[in-house]
Amino acid sequence: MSITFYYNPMSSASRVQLTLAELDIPHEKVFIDLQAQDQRKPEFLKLNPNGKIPTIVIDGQPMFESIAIQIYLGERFGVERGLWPALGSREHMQALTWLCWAQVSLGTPLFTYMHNAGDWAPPEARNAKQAETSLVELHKALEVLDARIGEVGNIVHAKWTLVDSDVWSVLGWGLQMAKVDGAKYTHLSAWLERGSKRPVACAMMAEEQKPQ
Ligand SMILES: N[C@@H](CCC(=O)N[C@@H](CS)C(=O)NCC(=O)O)C(=O)O
Repeated sequence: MSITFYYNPMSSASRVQLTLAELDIPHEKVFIDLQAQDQRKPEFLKLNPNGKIPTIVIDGQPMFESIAIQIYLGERFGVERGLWPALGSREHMQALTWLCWAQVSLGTPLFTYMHNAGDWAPPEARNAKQAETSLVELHKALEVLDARIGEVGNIVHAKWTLVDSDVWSVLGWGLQMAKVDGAKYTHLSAWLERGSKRPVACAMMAEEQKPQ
């Protein structure tokens, strides 16, 4: 099997980078320089016509959209490693539910807020009303997540799964970047702390500090 992973640090590709690391799957990494517009080069657009990372090629077959890649990797390699629930189980239903929830119901308000508040976008591109409404939605989502972790221990079930890695890879830096104080979410805060101590997370954070 051959896997080529096209990435840029601290981007949507981090979700897949952490998944590959958790699964300990050998792969070749190709840095895509977004500033230099590598993602618009014809050879890259053949793999992902959207010109975005993450993009992955598995045995010659390209895939894009981080959520699709993660489900594929989870189902193919995660079950035997105890990081993804078996198809047909109740936990599998929960894994799909929370992975999609993280992309849509958590990710949308988080990234909308980041783009409309703080230094992420230039002042003329920010919309104060959008910032206000997305922050309300973000806190609702954080409350839901906090309650889920308090009830279950992690997101899918008592054990850490690829869904936890996925959500951690976004919130671990996302709340800081958005300057959203999550301290009142005590279960979530403790879970974030646990996630940042996982060896693969430490390795990824160390790598992100290095120049490409
Ligand atoms: N929904 C996509 C989002 C991918 C995405 O927006 N990637 C950004 C980096 S975070 C990108 O490649 N941007 C380059 C561009 O738009 O030119 C996913 O989850 O894979």
